[in-house]
Amino acid sequence: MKRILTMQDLSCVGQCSLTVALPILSAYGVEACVLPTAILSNHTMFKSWSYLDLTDEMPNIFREWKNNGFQFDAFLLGYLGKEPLMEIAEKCFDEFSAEGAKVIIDPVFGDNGKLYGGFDMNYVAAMRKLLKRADIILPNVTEACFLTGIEYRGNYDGDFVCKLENELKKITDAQIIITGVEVAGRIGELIGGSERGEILWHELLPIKKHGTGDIFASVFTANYLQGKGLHTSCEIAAKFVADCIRKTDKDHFYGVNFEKILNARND
Ligand code: PXL
Repeated sequence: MKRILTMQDLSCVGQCSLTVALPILSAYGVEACVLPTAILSNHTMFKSWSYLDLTDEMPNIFREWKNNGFQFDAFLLGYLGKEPLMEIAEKCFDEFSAEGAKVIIDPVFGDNGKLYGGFDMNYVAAMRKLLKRADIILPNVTEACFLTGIEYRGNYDGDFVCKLENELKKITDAQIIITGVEVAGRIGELIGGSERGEILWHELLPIKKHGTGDIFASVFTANYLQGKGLHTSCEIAAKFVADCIRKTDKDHFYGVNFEKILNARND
């Protein structure tokens, strides 16, 4: 059984980060260990939130992991929250990687052309550095724009997304997957290639919901770790997200009811 460490925040309410990663990874038969970066009362799309940064606890956790000899077959990083956690993440890869361990990083700092609350360009710069350590990166279009310095546009075409891919290649040798690509009424992921990336297209649903990127990353990672390959893992993750959106009431604004899909899936 693969043992994965997922490093992201614990938002007590909000169907994102650890509250989706844990159940999804477990349901797919991956042993899910966690490194919570912060505890929030709820995610930052609500009107207010509390925030307990856990950076200071990391040395204690690492000391005991070393004492106990823990190692991980893969790392899935999501919302880290504070810049110092980037260096801590690198330390974590150095100290606790099993042989051949994969590092999958979803940079999680923005969407719809904007940074999430609490982030600035210093955070983006630190993330740009951390991405050098990744085997696979999963930025959305907004994050890819901030990382590359290319100005975000609401309306873009396939060439724009390929330009993002090419610029990301200058930042990292990781396999690049740009999520949430929307062109001409379709949604998809760009899967980077040695020449030009390929976009996997799906039906674009008329509703947008929070937390879907975190769900995509978890389903993708679980399938990829089981040996499914990039394309198939993306297809399964995209279908999972679309099914979740379809099962969620339109007034449920802060997340999606992935719980209804987790048990009903047949992959
Ligand atoms: O879903 C991304 C995410 C994760 N964690 C926290 C967030 C967000 C998006 O807003 O606020 C705390």
